[in-house]
Amino acid sequence: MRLATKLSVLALSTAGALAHLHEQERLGIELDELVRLQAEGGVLGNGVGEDIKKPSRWLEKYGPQYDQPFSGPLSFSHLPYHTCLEQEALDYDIAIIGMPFDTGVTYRNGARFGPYAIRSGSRRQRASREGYSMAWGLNPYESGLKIIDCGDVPVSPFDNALAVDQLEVAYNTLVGRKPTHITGTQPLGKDGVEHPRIVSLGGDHTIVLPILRSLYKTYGPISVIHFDAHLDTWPAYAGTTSPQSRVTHGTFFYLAQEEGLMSNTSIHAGIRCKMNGIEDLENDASVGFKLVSADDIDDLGIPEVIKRIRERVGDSPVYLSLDIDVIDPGLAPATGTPEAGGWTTREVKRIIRGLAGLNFVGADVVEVSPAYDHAEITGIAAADIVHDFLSMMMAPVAPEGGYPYASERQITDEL
Ligand SMILES: [Mn+2]
Repeated sequence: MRLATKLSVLALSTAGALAHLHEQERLGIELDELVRLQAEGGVLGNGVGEDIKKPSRWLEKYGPQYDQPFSGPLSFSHLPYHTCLEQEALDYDIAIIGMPFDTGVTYRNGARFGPYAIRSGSRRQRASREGYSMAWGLNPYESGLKIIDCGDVPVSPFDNALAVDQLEVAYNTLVGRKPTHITGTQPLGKDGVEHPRIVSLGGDHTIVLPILRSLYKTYGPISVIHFDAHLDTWPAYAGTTSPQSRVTHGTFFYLAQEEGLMSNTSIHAGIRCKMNGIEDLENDASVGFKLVSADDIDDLGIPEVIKRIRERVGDSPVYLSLDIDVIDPGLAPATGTPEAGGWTTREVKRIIRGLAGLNFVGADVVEVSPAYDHAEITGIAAADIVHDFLSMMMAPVAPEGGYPYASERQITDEL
């Protein structure tokens, strides 16, 4: 055996080299012989000893076939994947559902691949490992609520009216199930019972209209916290020629207000789009929104932004909708209508953290359109925000000061 090969075997890692020495000593053989035997059938590991020439079995030698961050079938954070819409006996506390609808956009389409991109961006989160967040001081996957990935709603890519109805029926189906545990929604619902909460992966922003229609049936009118570069409260676009063509990713809140689905206590965060004029803001107020602009974060600071959002929605049932274009396109380029000058991912995450303890009945991330992405940065950002949503739904109050235990760590260091 050539020396270089021997050295490369020993250099695999410190642990590997120690394992070699241990095995060599235990078996009383020279290194060359050890390497040869290893090549023939595996002599390292949990003491195969006299069985070294027999085929070894994975389970007895290495244990379960676990998924690594880069392996396994694609579900959000490697969570159990179920076709929930058809499995009527299935229960959960939080369901993650993909809504691959993107035929309501005004500019770039492609958000039908958003659920795929967000799941792909979530692969380094796992329920049992890499789920704990220092910022939240908890692991949402191990906090006592059952979270599953419910797959995607089969939506028509040919008929928007049909697709919007499919999305509403899917949401009714998921939110109508009895949750596995207590979710805290009982006082909020019209029927006085607990409901699971749904985290939707868009899809373009139009999906929020069928979601609000469904939530209205369960909770009555609700407040919306809307992270977005755009208002999405426009009555219609020029050239509209049919009732259906009013249903778009920029008009759905106007329609929701027409239908009485929202209370008059909603708020935008991160607004910076170009408008037709001041009349757009007057219309926006009539739809029931106040707003925090993109620039407000510099002038007010994050704590004041959080305070304004919390005060606006109060104790009402709240739905959180986050258009990924609220983040600057430099940090999240893969979206349908990018706007320069947005918030950073870190700023958005910190604001979300400040919203824990509100009466959330559901949330979404929309407008991720991965054909415009680079190195998956938008999908990774969206997946990280979903992790924050899960923590936000579980934490009873917003964590103080950003990092729980940070002061204790400092004291330990000084000792
Ligand atoms: Mn939007």
